[in-house]
Amino acid sequence: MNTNQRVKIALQKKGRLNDDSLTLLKQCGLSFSLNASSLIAECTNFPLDLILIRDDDIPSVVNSGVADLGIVGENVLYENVVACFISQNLGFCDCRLSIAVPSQIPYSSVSALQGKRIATSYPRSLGRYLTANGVEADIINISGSVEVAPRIGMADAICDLVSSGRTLRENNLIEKDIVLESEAVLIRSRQSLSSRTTDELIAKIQIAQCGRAI
Ligand code: PRT
Ligand code: ZN
Repeated sequence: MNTNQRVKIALQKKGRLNDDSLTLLKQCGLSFSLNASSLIAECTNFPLDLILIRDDDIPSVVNSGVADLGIVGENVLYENVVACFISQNLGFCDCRLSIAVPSQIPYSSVSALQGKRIATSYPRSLGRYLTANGVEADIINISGSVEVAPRIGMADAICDLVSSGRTLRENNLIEKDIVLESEAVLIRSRQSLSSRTTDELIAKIQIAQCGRAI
């Protein structure tokens, strides 16, 4: 890679990761101006461009080398199974991918799901977990409002992200098994490994991250 090239970092355009990702870059002393419709923003005091996209697209954009770095939840990385290096855990957007069932359903272990229907937006992560536990179940892939699936008769159980647990409680669901613990991570493409500018930015992020932890 040309060491004079501008570094590109892929960030979530809108959503839970967006605010903390931008705050972290600002804590690195980086300046950029963004408006609601910005898809690319240039940093004015470092050779850096921000690429603003959906979080689900961040692993492939980094894996392909289109972006050198990205900030994404481990849950998205694990589901997409792409080969990026995790450069650093960032300590925000903590959550867990959990299996939950309606409160009246008996459940002593994951084997209770044998032959059952489980609704999720994370079919591959759930599939790997079930296989590892020797459970065969019917995975129903839905893209949102997963918690409502048992109430409308679509599924016997769900597997979704949980942070406070409020959404599960509101839908009379009990969290039973954790498939994955997740937080935001800084990922790096293989193609950027010889870039000194990328190394410099990672060092800035590490220093800012230490400051946040204190
Ligand atoms: O549009 P785009 O595809 O970019 O965004 P998105 O809608 O896919 O993602 P977004 O912004 O909702 O979440 C981005 C990332 O934040 C996720 O991939 C996780 O890494 C992380 N994160 C942390 C969460 C949560 N906490 C979370 N609680 N993502 C989603 N939730 C949802 C969950 O799906 C459930 O519906 O919040 C609800 C549960 O929250 P509690 O607090 O009631 O338990
Ligand atoms: Zn998404």
